[in-house]
Amino acid sequence: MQDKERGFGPGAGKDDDGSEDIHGSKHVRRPENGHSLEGGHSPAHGQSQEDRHAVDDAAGVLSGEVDVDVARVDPGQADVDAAWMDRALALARQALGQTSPNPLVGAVVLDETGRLVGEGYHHRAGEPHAERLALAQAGAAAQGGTLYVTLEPCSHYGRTPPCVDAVIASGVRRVVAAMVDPNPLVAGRGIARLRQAGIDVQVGVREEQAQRLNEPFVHYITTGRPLGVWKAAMTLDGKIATVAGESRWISGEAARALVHEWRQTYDVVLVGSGTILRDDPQLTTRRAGGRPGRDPVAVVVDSSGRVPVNARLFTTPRTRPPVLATTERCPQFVRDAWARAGAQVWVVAAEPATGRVDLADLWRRLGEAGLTSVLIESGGEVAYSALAAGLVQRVNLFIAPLLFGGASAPTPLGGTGIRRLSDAWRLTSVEVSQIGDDVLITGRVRSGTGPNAGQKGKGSEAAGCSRES
Ligand code: AOF
Ligand code: ZN
Repeated sequence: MQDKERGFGPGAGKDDDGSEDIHGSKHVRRPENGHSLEGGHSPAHGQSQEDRHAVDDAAGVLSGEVDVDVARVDPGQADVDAAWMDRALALARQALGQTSPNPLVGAVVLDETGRLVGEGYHHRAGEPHAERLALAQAGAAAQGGTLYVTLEPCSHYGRTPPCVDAVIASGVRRVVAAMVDPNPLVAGRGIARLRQAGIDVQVGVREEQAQRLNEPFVHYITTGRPLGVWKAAMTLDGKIATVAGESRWISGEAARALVHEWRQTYDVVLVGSGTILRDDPQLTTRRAGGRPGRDPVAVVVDSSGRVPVNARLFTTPRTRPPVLATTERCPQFVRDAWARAGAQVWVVAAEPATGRVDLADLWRRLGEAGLTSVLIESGGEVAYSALAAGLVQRVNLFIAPLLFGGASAPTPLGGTGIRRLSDAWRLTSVEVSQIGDDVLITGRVRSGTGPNAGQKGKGSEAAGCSRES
């Protein structure tokens, strides 16, 4: 296990505060106010150093890579709780893109004096939950202590037994959870069980951050459908290509690198056949360094079978086969050729009005396959259909400092568009940031907005517009 001394604030690497953990790395700095929060594991609770290493390895604790500067918090329990929850959230993030369809979860255990004695995070579906790993690392030191966990401990038998049993058995006095588990199998039952056992339970510390971290999981586990995130890049004057069709590149290098990072965290990247024919994208993650890339599943919507088997979609090595989502209209010989080229061919419902792939039906299939998030990188027709079908929950739009002009130059969203301003989709929780020279605007699509707001649950019927597939 490697320890990098980085990211612990201005005092990182100095030995004036913070004790060393068993790997010799600086862990958490002692608050200036002298509060009892101490950094560093205490190896002295009945385990040999080798045992501790074994548990650490099992937990995969990347101690030196987690950034939390406890020294900066103000006195008071709320701030102390927030700082430890930040650490648990940072642990959870270590597995970004790896846990689907399960959530990202991190956990920290303090002993009764407030010393850090265990930490862990969920690595991937089917493997132990975060709180179990943290409690295993803490061992007997958890007695009378506190468990911080970014998601309510589970109360159900899934791939693993209920964590609440392990929490109760550990003897912790207090549990602080960032949010209630939206999984209908849990949904507050974990908290109730802990309270019944006499444990002091507090919920909602750093809730916003925890909800955001698990945005795909929350949507998927409550709807059975993947979260839809529409991403586009346009010029300052709202174009995605010149009048002659040139579009490479509109956004800058930094923005494109960020999109490659995103692809590692989404389960699916979706385009239409038009994008394949026009740009021949590889749709893989090509991120230099860092974690070994896990490609999203590339899903191409092609109702009639236009995508050729020599497209880079098929010829680029990828960790998971692409999916061609088509309709009965697609000739059998094309489906066979796609399958021979290594694709999964899904015949989904067609929209009655247009014969195009019914995206609502595709989303249902994706959900059934345990895919929790879709990054929509398509052209404007598929994007509009997805929005119109109510399948887009977040918009990520890059604006590049370029001007193209040209009345016929394409814009990010096609489709029929709306007539009345009151029918507009509106974003909420909007955030603006600068990525290189580009501006990134992200926000949630506010429910109850858009032209089909009054027809919730009617699927994509109102999406009857031409699309590029
Ligand atoms: C996780 N990791 O750290 C926590 C989870 O299929 P299972 O048994 O792994 O259970 C998955 C459910 O457990 C998940 O949907 C969530 O409700 C709950 N908590 N899951 O994968 C964890 N704490
Ligand atoms: Zn659990």
